[in-house]
Amino acid sequence: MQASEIWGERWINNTLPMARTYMEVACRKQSLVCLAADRRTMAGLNELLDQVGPYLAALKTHVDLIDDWSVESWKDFCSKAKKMDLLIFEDRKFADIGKISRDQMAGIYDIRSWSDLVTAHLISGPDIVDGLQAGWSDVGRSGGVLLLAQMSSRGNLLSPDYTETVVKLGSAHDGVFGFIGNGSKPEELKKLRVAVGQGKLIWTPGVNIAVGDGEMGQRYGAPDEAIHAGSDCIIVGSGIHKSDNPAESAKAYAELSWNALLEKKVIS
Ligand code: S5P
Repeated sequence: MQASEIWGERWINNTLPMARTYMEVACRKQSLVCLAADRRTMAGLNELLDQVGPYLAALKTHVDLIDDWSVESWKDFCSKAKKMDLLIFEDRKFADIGKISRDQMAGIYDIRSWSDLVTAHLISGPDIVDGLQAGWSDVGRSGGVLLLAQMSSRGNLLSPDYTETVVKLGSAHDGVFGFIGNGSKPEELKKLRVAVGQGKLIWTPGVNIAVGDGEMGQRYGAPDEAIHAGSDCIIVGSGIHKSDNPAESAKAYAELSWNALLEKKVIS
């Protein structure tokens, strides 16, 4: 089946090239899993990617938490991810004014040169999206911004009013790929999907087959429930990288997510 048939309304309404690319990759890999690759050494990251790459649609990084990061080792890691047909998503959670965010896409990590997606808070106003898009343009590349509309952590300050404003401003911007929603609370996610409509994607952290509380205020909901509530991609970290058998776990998340998508007769 073609990506357009599988994604239905979502395909028709998401014309941003990067959004279509994601939907196609998800179909090729039969997985709606984005790995949160939160390991702190290059060896640990490479080992993980080798084990689970075939079961992923995207790779989410925190480039600034790696102890032995180097330009060369990162280049090799990213080219391996590309060979595995993955979108590379730097979860930098930019939040500064547009101009500084543009400059922060450069610097030592040079995020603009290898990322397909980045996260941003909209707290400083919508110019941050232009700043990040300018960052990619500066090196002749394009990418998509995921705005944090909700968070999975206990006690976060993203109130329903704030979420509504982020969705309103973000929906109107071509540079916005989609929104981060709270995967741990399907009822919140359903509301987010209603507000977003079909025009943008929603990606959700805070999912784990073992639902409940995680470390330091993290909360987890069931991956298939998140997809039924309107998520287009489950972001899974510890559920995979802390598992005794990461490959088996990644495969299980991939199957759960893909089947949940196929089960949705009308994508909602
Ligand atoms: O609200 C959020 C937003 C994000 S992007 N809550 C999150 O947990 N995340 C990220 O998702 C977080 O930075 C981490 O990399 C991942 C969740 O990892 P896990 O180990 O809890 O599955």
